[in-house]
Amino acid sequence: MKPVVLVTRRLTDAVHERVSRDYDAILNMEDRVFGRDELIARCQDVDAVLPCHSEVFSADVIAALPKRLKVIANHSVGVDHVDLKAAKAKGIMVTNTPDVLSDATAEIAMLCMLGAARRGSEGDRMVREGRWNFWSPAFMVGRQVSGKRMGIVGMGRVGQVTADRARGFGMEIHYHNRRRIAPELEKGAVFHDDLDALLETADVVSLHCPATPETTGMMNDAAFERMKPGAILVNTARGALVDEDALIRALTSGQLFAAGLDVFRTEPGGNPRLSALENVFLLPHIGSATSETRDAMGFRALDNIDAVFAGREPGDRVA
Ligand code: 8YV
Repeated sequence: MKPVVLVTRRLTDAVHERVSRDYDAILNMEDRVFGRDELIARCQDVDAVLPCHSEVFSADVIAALPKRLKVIANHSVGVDHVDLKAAKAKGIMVTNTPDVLSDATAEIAMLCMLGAARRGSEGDRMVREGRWNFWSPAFMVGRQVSGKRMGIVGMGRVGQVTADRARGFGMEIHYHNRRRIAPELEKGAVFHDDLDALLETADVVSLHCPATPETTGMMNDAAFERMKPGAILVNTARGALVDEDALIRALTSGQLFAAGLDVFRTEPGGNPRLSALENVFLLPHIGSATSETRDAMGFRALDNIDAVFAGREPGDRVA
């Protein structure tokens, strides 16, 4: 008898093929997120669950999971949707999918940076809506990022690849991280022990840290006041890192030139008050959304499940 694996969201054909070949797979082919009760109900007769960040495994959901469920093998690098302590206490393993989405997410960070700096959405809307009836050298003037300072908050895998891409624009890399990274990974980037020091020096601040109780709301009024006047904020990590009311204040006062955001406090949907501003470049949480990366994420989650049922330690265990 093959273990039963519940895949909560529609993944790629290649991932469906592999999970259906190797397991007794239950696939959700509707583009619908299971609510709390349905998630609990669907997990009752399964040995493993392969969810995305859209399924919330809070402590009460985990308490209601069956004894037979061995692993929550996430199709995401972020695991803030899972109460890791509760899972550990219940003896359920939790894994994620690091590395394989770093390139795709760094690409989106560059898109957000350039879209914000060069007024991408504003220009696109103007042309599409037939409002482009004027041109002058003073028209649609943005900020150049080439040669400026990139400030990376969270120098993990995605932060490091984003730094590499920014180096391609001749940007000088500064970063803040819980601890300094090895010199061969740092590649000359300037470490700031203190977040405020990074905020004061960077022309672009790009967020790449996980959402935790310590980082939630870290980009607040005080943080935006620290930033250089006319700086740019990029967020491809988690909406929870940013106090969106404070961001709106900084964008409307001119303290920030613009923001490029792929993630929001409320998802799906975003923040209508942010959407009403011109100086924002907005995307619907598509950092890892390339076919190559989606295949790789699904395979990586399945590698972790394979390890659990082969009695091995999964490579990407986080709890
Ligand atoms: C995904 C993400 O969009 O990996 C993460 O933490 O937020 C994204 O890559 C999502 O979780 C896909 O399942």
